[in-house]
Amino acid sequence: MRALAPAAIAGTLAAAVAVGVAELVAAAVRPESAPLVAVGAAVIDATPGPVREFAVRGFGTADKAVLLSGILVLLALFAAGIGVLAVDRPRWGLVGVGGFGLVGVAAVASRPAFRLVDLLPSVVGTVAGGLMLLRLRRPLAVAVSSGAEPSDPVEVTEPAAIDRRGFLVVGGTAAVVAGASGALGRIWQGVRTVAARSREAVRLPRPTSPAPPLPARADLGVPGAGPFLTPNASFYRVDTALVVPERAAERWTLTVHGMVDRSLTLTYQDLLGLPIVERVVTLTCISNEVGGEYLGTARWLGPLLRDVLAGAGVDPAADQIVCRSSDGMTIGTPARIALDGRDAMLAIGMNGEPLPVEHGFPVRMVVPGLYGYCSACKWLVDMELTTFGAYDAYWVSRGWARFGPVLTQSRVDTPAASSRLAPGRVPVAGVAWAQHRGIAGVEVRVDGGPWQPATLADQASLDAWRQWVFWWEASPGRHTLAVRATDGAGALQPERRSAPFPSGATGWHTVTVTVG
Ligand SMILES: Nc1nc2c(c(=O)[nH]1)N[C@H]1C(S)=C(S)[C@@H](COP(=O)(O)O)O[C@H]1N2
Ligand SMILES: [Mo]
Repeated sequence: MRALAPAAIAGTLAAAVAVGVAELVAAAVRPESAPLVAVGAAVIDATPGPVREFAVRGFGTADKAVLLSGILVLLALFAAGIGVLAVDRPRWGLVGVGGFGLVGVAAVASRPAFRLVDLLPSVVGTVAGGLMLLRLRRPLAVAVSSGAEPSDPVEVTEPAAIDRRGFLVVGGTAAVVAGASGALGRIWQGVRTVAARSREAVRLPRPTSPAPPLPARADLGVPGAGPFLTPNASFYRVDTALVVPERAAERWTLTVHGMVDRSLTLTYQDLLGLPIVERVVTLTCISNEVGGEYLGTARWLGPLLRDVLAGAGVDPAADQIVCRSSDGMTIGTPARIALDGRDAMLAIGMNGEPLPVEHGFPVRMVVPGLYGYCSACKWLVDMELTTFGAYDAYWVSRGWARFGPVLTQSRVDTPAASSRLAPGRVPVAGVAWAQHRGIAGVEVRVDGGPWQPATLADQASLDAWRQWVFWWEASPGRHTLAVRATDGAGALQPERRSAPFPSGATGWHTVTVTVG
């Protein structure tokens, strides 16, 4: 019971040194080799689809930070236990530290892009943590043994004071080492970005087929509703990458293989040699809730998928294109849809800039009309022509639909839910989307009254969302506004509410506001 708190602190400090040193070594190796990140990535991969769905909803965009913090808290708790154990049984303490080292090693080794050097941060961190635990134990062990031998009065009084000071000095040093190495490692990992430097050097080609100019009234400009084109900085991001995969454009290659006449390996320069198109396409995540924020519209630039595949000669029996990213994600795209004449492309540009690193630099897929999880592979490096019968990609093996056409949806952007408005004429506005089918109509209903047609913005592209506005005479009281869309094929957005898992959310978006 004696010295429990200092022993627990010693264990936690030893773990902090291990994690901090590992972060520093990972900066020299590569960010993905940090054991903390690898454990987080392994947890993400092991999480079943519906649970992950819940997590994304619960944590919002902070899910990655929440995950890493959770792992750190668990680690601290276990490390405290190891610290207590180590006071009397140093060997078992070391076994505990070694156990943690093994968890890190196993997680790092389980990563799809694993290389042997990736083990270095886990190994060096474990050794540093073990040494720290032994060093921190020394002043504690003396204090404890002094407590255990009350027959010796000198031991009881004198060393206890010295030990407390000794513990504070060693413990303080450990805290500083852990904090400094961890912070330095994180900063260095951020500075050393191969991709960011490569991206700055990229000069985008002029499109051989530019996007048609946006109609003057594609953007209604209603205050409170977003812009028609989503700026790159505010474009939603959904992926499993705890650290952004880094690949320089100069070193990038794409291998096309599987059910093809001849395998190909293409460079970034090879892509630039193909006809380059520019298209306005809305990208949507299947995890998007009714009324959610996981979609955005950009001007994408790059060669068409069919031009890339033409050189390989695709076997007509191949019904699935499995794209792999440099961090091992697999995304299975239905070949029939991607090659039916729509503007499926390998994007290298986004809104006039080279593809941002978080959005897949140097190259990603964009297929209008399919949710991102089955089409929009970022950090693309490999493309295999196969069948749905032969292979389940990442999300499909976690229970999501084999492939998902984007469902017709609409969203009220203004007024905001639960807001308070002055009575009078108020614009109710938002977006509606049904990529590749287009939007034919949007209706608004106030308090369960009749559905009334909204005014539509000009359609910029069948593959992009469409803004709408409905001028509402707001009277004092609480009111509920609902919206629904009809797509270009004449299908009405269904009322029935369903969760995003496994095929995408359905239902009408409603907001309740108070007037007066
Ligand atoms: N390599 C990789 N590509 C990926 C993902 C991923 O986790 N890893 N997520 C997909 C999902 S689910 C979506 S919705 C889109 C999101 O693209 P964005 O982050 O550029 O908006 O990327 C897709 N491509
Ligand atoms: Mo997604």
